[in-house]
Amino acid sequence: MTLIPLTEEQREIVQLARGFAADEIAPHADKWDREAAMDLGVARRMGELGFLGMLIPEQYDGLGLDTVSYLLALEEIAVADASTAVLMSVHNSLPTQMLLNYGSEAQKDRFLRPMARGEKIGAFALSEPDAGSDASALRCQAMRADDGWVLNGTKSWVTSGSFADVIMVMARSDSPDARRGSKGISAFIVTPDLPGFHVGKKEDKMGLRASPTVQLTFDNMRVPAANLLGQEGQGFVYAMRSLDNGRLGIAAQALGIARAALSASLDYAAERKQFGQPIKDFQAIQFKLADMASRISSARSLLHLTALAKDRGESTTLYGSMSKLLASETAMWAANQAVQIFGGYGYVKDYPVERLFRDAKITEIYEGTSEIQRIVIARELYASRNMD
Ligand code: COS
Repeated sequence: MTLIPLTEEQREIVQLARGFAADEIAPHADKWDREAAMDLGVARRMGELGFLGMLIPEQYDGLGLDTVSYLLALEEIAVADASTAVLMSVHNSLPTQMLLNYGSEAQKDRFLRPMARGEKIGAFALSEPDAGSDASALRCQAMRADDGWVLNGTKSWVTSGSFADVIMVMARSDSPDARRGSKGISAFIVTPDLPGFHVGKKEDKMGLRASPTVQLTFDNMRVPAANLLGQEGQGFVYAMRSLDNGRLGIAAQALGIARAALSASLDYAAERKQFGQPIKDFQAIQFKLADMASRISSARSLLHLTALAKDRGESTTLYGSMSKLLASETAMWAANQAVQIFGGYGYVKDYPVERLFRDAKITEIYEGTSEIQRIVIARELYASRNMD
C-alpha cells in the first residue's frame, strides 16, 4: 500500500483491480507467457471495467479519475501479469493522452471515445530500427499529398501493435533536404485499415512474452489530412510530454513486478526449510526481504507524490524520470533477490519468480532506458538551477 492517504474511492478501485487481477489474470499468466499469446478477452473486460479510460474525462466516456487511482490499479494488474499491465499502461498513458491533449473535437469523437470505453486499443510508434534512445533521429517520412499525407518507413518495438486499432505515429513532415531535427516531426493518427499499413516482424522476447511487440511498416500509406494530430512539426514535443506520463505507468508496472517478487519470496521463505528451520529465520533472507520492501515503498512513495504533482498541473519530467528509474531498478533488483531466495527453484518455470525476473528487465529499457532517465534528470537539475 501507499503512504499517501487514500480516498474511499481510491480504496475501492484498488479492491476492484485486485479482485479482477486475481480472478481473471493471475490464473492464466504463466500459460500466456509460455504460449506468448495474449487473451484479448481480458483487454475487453478491462475496457468494460473502465480500466482503459481511467484518465479520460467523463465527457469523453472515460472514468475521469486522478493519476494516483490509475497507478494503483495498474500496479494491481502488474502484480498478476506485467504483459497485461503494459497494454493498460501504453493505452492510458500515451495514445489516449495525446488525443485528449492535442486532438480536435472531431478526433476525440472518432478515436478517443471508443478508446476510453475500451472498444479500441491504442498503441504508440516512435522508435525505429535506427532511432531508439535518439528518438529525434527517426526517418519515417510523411509527404504531403493532395488529400492528406503519404507515409513511408518502419516503426519498431510497438507494444500491442499487432492488434491496436489506433496508433500514434511520429513521422518527419519536413522535406528531406531541409531536415529540422526534432522540429520537423509530426504526429499522425494511424488505423490498420489505411492502405499501405503492414504489421511486420513480431519480436521473440526474453520477457513480457504475452504482450506482442511488433514492427510496423508503411508503404506509401495514405493518411487523411484529418488524421494529423495537433500542429504540424510538434510531434516530437507531444511524444516527449506523453512519455512523461508513460514513464509513471511503467514505474507502476515495475512496482507490481517487484511486489509480486516480494510476495512470492515471503511465502516461499516461510515454507522452505533448510538446516532444520524455515529459511525466513535466517538473517541473510530477512535482509533481502527487508531491502525489497524498503525499496518498493520508497519508489512507490516518490511515484505517488509525482502523480499528485501532475494532477496539480506541475511538470513531471524530473520526478517522473526519477520514479521510473527507481521503480524499474527496484523491480530488476527485487526479482534478482527473489530468484536467489528460491535458489534452484527460482531458475525454473515451476515458480513465478523466473517469469518476474524476465519481465522486470524491460522496465529498465522501454519508454526510455535507465541511462536516458539519468540524462533527463541531470538536464533538469541544471535547468532548475539556472532558474534559481
Ligand atoms: N516535455 C516537453 N518538451 C520536451 C520534453 C519533455 N519532457 N523533452 C524534450 N522536449 C522538447 C525540448 O524542449 C525541445 O524543444 P525546443 O527545441 O523547442 O526547445 C525538443 O523537445 C527537443 O528536445 P531535446 O533537444 O532535449 O531532444 P534530444 O534529441 O536531445 O532528446 C531525449 C532528448 C534523449 C530525452 C529524448 O530523445 C528521449 O527521451 N529519448 C528516449 C526516447 C524514448 O523514451 N523512447 C522509448 C519509446 S517507447 S518504446
